[in-house]
Amino acid sequence: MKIGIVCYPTFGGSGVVATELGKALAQKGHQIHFITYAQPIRLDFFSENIWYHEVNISSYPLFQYPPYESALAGKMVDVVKYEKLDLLHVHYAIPHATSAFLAKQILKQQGLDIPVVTTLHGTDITIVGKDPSLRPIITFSINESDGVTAVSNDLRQETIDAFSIHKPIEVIYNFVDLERFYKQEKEHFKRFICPNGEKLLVHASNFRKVKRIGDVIRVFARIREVVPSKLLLIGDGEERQNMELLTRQLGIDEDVRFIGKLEAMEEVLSVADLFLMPSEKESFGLAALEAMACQVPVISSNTGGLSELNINGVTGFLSGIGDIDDMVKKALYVLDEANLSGFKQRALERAREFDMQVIVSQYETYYQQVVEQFCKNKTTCSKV
Ligand code: GMT
Repeated sequence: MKIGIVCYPTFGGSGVVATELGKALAQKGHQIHFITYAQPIRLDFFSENIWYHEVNISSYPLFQYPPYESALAGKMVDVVKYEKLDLLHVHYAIPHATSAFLAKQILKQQGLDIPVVTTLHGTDITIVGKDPSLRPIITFSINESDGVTAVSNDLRQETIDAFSIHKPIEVIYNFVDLERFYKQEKEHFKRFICPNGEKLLVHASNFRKVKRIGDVIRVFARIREVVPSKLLLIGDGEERQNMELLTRQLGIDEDVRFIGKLEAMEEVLSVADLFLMPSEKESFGLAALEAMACQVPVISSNTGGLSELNINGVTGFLSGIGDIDDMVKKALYVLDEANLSGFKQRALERAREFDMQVIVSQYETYYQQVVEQFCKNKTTCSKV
């Protein structure tokens, strides 16, 4: 199939999922055309089956807000038409599904049509989607998509509860590349961070408020009083400076290291003992899955789709949002030498259920269904 993939290229889990999906589909022989405003971060190599089309917006003094939606729709029209795409898959409802609708209308006027699949990732529904000025357009754009997927049952239900959606929503979970994310022998690295055999706790995110990084730091501060340990924080974003201040105020800055954005996450995860994800909202928790693939148990909040990934008492534990006492208690239980190796093993076993090969096949099957349905009443339609 010839598939156009639209995503946020630089920031957040939705872009990572979209890029990894495109790469995996290309390996299976599909022709993948990424349409974004910048080269996706995990797309830094040549592949005969991958193309990248940059969306450019001309600057003009009138444009206080450059019309990205329109430029994106224009680029979609161009790529669909000249690359003869079979399907557009847009990740994150706003504004991608809206631009896809516009592109479809323009193409129809030119005697062309294309099915659009929209994948809902989380904050497009749970946070941005709650903005009253965006609500009608999100509802409309989802309903106009030919296929809709959500990354967890919880996100699917939240979408149904919060919007008037009359399209069926298919759940296709996030996935992990088990060939890339596995426990590597990085003992020298562990000795460098934890010279006295301390336990290593890790958190990774884009440092937005929704991630509750203050809870990560407070939980760590309490664990450290009982078990010698270190904390590594991967990522960067609006909360970084406040969080650095917090570690200084708590007097634990010597044991906390902010390592910024890191491409080779698997190297750090390979030496970690526990992953913390106390988010306010989390539709799936891709970073937690990547940690589990590296045999790292997870202490998370029980919000959103996290309970569909992290099995309470098996791969880690789930606590109420902001329940630091409970998280500390459970983290200490997992870190106990008598329990740790069992949790690590079970975290890996659970991660295997989200193997990239399995989930990518689910997307392929879904594409087939959407195209077949779309083609039913059309005289000309590309073969899948
Ligand atoms: O929070 C992020 O990491 C970014 C955000 C996004 O929308 O790009 O991630 C969402 O999508 C990921 C991929 O599907 C999910 O694994 C995350 O749980 C989800 N984040 C939230 O719901 C807060």
